[in-house]
Amino acid sequence: MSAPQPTYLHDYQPPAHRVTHTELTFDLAPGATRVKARLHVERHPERDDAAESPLTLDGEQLSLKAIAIDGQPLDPDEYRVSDTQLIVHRVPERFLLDTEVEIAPEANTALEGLYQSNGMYCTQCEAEGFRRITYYPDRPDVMATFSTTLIGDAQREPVLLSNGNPLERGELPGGRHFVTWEDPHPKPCYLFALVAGDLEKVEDSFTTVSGREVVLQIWVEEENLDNTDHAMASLKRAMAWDEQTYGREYDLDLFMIVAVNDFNMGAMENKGLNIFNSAAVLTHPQTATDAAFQRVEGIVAHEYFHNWSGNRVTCRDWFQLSLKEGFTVFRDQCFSADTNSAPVKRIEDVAFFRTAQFAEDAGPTAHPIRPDHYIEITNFYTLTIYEKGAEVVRMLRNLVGWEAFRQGSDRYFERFDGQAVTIEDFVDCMAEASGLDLGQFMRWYSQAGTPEIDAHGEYDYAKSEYHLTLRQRTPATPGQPDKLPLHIPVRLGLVGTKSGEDLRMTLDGEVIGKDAVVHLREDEQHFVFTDIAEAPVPSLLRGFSAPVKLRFPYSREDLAFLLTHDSDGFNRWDAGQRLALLALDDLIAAHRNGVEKVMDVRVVEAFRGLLHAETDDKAVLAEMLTLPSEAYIAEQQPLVDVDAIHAARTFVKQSLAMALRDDFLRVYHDNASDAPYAPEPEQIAARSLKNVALSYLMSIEDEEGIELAQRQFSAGHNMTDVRCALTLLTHSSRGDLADPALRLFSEKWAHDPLVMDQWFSIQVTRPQSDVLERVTFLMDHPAFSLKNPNRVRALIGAFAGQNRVNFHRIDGAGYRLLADVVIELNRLNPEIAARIITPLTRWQRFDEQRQALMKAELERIRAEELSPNVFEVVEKALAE
Ligand code: B3K
Ligand code: ZN
Repeated sequence: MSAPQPTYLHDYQPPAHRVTHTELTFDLAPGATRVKARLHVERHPERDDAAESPLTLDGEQLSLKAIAIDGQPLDPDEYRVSDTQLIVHRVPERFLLDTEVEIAPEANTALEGLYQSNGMYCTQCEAEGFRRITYYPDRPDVMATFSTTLIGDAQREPVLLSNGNPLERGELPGGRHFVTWEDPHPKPCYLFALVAGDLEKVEDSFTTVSGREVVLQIWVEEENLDNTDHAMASLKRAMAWDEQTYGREYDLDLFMIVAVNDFNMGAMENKGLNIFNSAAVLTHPQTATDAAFQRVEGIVAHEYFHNWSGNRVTCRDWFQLSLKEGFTVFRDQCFSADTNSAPVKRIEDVAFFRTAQFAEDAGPTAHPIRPDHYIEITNFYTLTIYEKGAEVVRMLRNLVGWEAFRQGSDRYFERFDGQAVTIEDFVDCMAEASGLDLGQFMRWYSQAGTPEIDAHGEYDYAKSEYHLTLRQRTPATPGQPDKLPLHIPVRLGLVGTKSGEDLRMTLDGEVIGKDAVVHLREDEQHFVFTDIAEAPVPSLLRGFSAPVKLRFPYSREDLAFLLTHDSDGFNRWDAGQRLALLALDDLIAAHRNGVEKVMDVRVVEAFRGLLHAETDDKAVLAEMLTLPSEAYIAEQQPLVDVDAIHAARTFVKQSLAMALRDDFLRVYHDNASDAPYAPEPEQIAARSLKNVALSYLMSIEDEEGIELAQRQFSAGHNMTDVRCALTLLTHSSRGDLADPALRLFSEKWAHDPLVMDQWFSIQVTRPQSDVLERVTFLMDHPAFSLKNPNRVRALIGAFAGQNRVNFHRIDGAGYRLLADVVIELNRLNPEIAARIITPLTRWQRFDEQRQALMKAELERIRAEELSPNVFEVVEKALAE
């Protein structure tokens, strides 16, 4: 077997032939769907050699039944079919290509292309799934209008959906019927979609800014009709927001969302027909947590925003993926910030980013926002492309200012409407609109790895000057040993230690204000702030102004000071995190050395201060009371000792709970409410605060805390409260609390797979050491299936990714379990296999014994016959 070969960015050239219009007819059947395609093909004007070039189309797992050009069937010697291509040796300048293929949706467990989920047909074509539907130039720079006819069984598939507007429908013999859809907007085939099944819809409408009425439909299985309100409301808010914020109006008369149970990702922005993982669209107060409500809102908005950033203007090639994803994540983040609590949204996003993306950037699969090669593009739907891509767009917005950014965005959408473009095209628009030179800034797109800034500051009392030195360095990443300095915007303030206020800053004779951005472009730069009347504590990288690690030798007193006085809410939170991390460092060392652990009273006093401060932002307070996660603590350690980290964090939590028990109780009661549930910011904030308080009380298994948790669980007021209580009861050391609650929960929710996912996750993230046996046991539970990505994530993903002490068991049983699952999924669903394997690829961070165990499992996987997806990841993970 030959190893799969990489595709390189530098090899890009336009296709020799393009398709201007595509006509598709699907005759649906589970085992043998017939797909007829009529492609209107012409030579590409930008390819001089087009006349001599054969017609080359992509196609995989297709069985070709007929082929003709301009109505003339081809002789077998006129074309060639391989596992991945159809090549027609000689073609005219312009022609109609007719093909007919047969495919088997029911056998498709990879969930790419056309497949069946719960008996219903649906598609996922991004990135390269369309080639599993028909022979086609499956690349985003081929954009065509589509006309699609779906033929299905009138009973089993009464609903037949595709992109655009329905044009015609009718009955056919044998109980069959058809619908023809027409999509007038040219699109790449990755945005093609079809859905066929027995679905029900919820309908609403939206009047656009120019007065056009758009019909909005959410299609679901009948039992989910009650679970669409929030998605619909979110969609309407997103449509209005994009008009107001970016001047972008929707461009068809119909916008549809379909909920699908088996789906690899969160959702997909197919033109006019977004397909969603049911977990990313269905909500009900009884079944979905606040976090789920917010996630649904964000994803609905994200997919909708793609209609412009991705669909109207798309990517030239898949190396440009972040062009649409980074920009669209940035857009959805801003939308959610505007709709909910902006500071909390930023804190949550950054907390996640610094844990997960930093780990990716430091691991064997690190890659730039624009990679220069890939084996399997599906492996590049990563936190780097999405989230770091969004951070880079955010930096651009901050560098050029909102007004120029908006002008640049207008320019981008106008100039490139209907085109497939590059990241340069986007950044050029921003440079033109602002007049700024973004040349050095472009390195963010080509350099992988997280830049590290070492900052040092000194106050010169005699001269009233503050001297700040910033030094940047980006560590080597695979294939990129040497890095160039980046253009890093560092937003900062100097907080006076006497006044507690931001001091006015003067830099190089120019007053820059109390909160300003300095630009770090060199390896090292010195900044001298003059007329600084009192000694300050610097507040650096406010709002996380760049996706970097910033080190500054803060004392614990400095951090406690910033925690109360920093005017930047984000940095106030971060000061608390840094303070906790310093204490945790000591305790991790104590645990490793077998020394008695002693709690740092400064942390206790800082938390006491938080619990007593008058605050109207409960959501931020809840974040501030939340200790850094074990994963984030691990990120800070040179060598990850999962047991020491777990012990240290537990110790801090329990110490705080014991010292501040009455405060936590008071906070709990002050924030309890039985008002009817609404997923709105004020309620969400109160619930988070209350539940954080409860988690402290439960960490010491306080009798009153236990009673509150049990009452909260039984009251069943909403899933946020129930889930929190169930988690705390399940994660306590007392089986007499965990087991009855888990039993009640599963009896009540056995019929709802999305709720059962929560039940799986809660159990497999227990810290108790018998959990691995429970994972194995639950894999045989009737509600579990390896074929469903949500189940896999809820059970295996949660165990391997979130239960660090148990996944990293020193006998290697956790690693073995994950490897077994990867081997099975490699055959069933390579995309999910290549994702779920991630924790095993991070072996470099652990002690030698664990490294050896993890590598042995990777070797065991490598010995299998691997999909390109898993092959690429395992090769990288094992590369020396
Ligand atoms: N664009 C899709 C990604 C689907 C890719 C799956 N291999 C989801 C999104 O980012 O909106
Ligand atoms: Zn997206």
